[in-house]
Amino acid sequence: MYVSSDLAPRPFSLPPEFQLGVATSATQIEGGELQHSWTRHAEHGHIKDNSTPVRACDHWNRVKQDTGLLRELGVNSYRLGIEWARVQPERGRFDEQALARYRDEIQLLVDSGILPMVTLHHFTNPLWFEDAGGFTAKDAPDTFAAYVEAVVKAVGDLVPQWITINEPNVYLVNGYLFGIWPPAKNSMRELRKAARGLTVASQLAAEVIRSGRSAEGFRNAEIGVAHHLRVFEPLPGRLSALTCRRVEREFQERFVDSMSEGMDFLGVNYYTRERIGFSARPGEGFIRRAESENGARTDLGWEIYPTGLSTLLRRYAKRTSLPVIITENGAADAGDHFRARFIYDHLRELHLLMEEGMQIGGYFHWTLMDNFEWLEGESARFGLYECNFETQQRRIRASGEFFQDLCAAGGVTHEMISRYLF
Ligand code: IFM
Repeated sequence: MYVSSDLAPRPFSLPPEFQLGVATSATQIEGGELQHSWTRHAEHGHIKDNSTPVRACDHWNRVKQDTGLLRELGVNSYRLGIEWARVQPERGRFDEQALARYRDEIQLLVDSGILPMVTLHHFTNPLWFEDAGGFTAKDAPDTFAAYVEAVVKAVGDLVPQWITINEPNVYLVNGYLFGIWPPAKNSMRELRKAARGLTVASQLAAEVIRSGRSAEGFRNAEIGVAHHLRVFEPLPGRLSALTCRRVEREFQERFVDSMSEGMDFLGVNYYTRERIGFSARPGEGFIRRAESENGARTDLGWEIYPTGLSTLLRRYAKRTSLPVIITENGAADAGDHFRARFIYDHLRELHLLMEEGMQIGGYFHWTLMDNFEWLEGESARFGLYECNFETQQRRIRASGEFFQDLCAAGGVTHEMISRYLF
């Protein structure tokens, strides 16, 4: 059970222009028989509960209903993903119907007074791209840019904010180093190659969006990368300090540095802290990961560490000189025991930073409803709404009601504190 270190929550207000929203990704909610890397990974038996993205939340057929949930929450912004394999099922062939259908979805958001933030790449590749080498292929950036061009042409005039790539580090490390995600490789050489391809792809995507800005595109659309950033803390000792520094550099700093140029904001997906020490075993890359003494953990065992958000933002906002948007933050909490408090604690960190003068544009909670959580399948429950995958019924959780009140009040009130946080 999570008990926050702060025993006395206090009310606070968020600035009127602050974006309060939720984030989802296409593969995790849409469902459908699509030829992409994660459907194949699931078919190969890699998902813990044997679920697949084919079912997920069947969002593709329930867009109106799910937009209704967003309206019910009262969010002013929504981060959604586009499924590349749906838009471009084969090299050189774009599915105009799929693009038109995304346009309808985004138009519905706009008509509902909800600002869409669109993610162009969120871990999943069409098989024709994956099997041609993914982002290690020479022509990968141009191929990706052609897809982006088709999307911008179809919906660009409706989209004020874009994410080119979601969590480049997680995608690359899990797929190319640990080999647990597609394309299941264990090669530092391949990782570096894919990282270069992804970085150029992100830059080209930004150029495409920008060129659309002045023509049919949305004027002054903002562009960012959603980086997965963790707090890395060293175990005692000089070697551990050096190891920890190296891990932070390789896992995140390098990506933030190489992908921030030409971006309008720094997207931060924040979940947890890691403690890193030196290990004498070369097989583990001389790295030891240790649990912290703090007992607060999510259902997936991730430490809950809200103050880490401030530590991170202080460091990375300064490093990039970009305004920040929290593009994800959330917790697996099937029993909904601590999610409301988790949200409160993280938002309060943001509030304190904004009082100090840091430019923070918004907070997108991960996520709207329980969904297909990659290797965890349907077992990890991150939703403000509970999703029954069998019946596809959605039911708001108490933490969802807290978020609803948060959106309505533009902050946290005394009444909300006594109702949800004790
Ligand atoms: O579900 C994921 C999301 O796709 C990327 N960021 C972390 C989330 C929780 O694991």
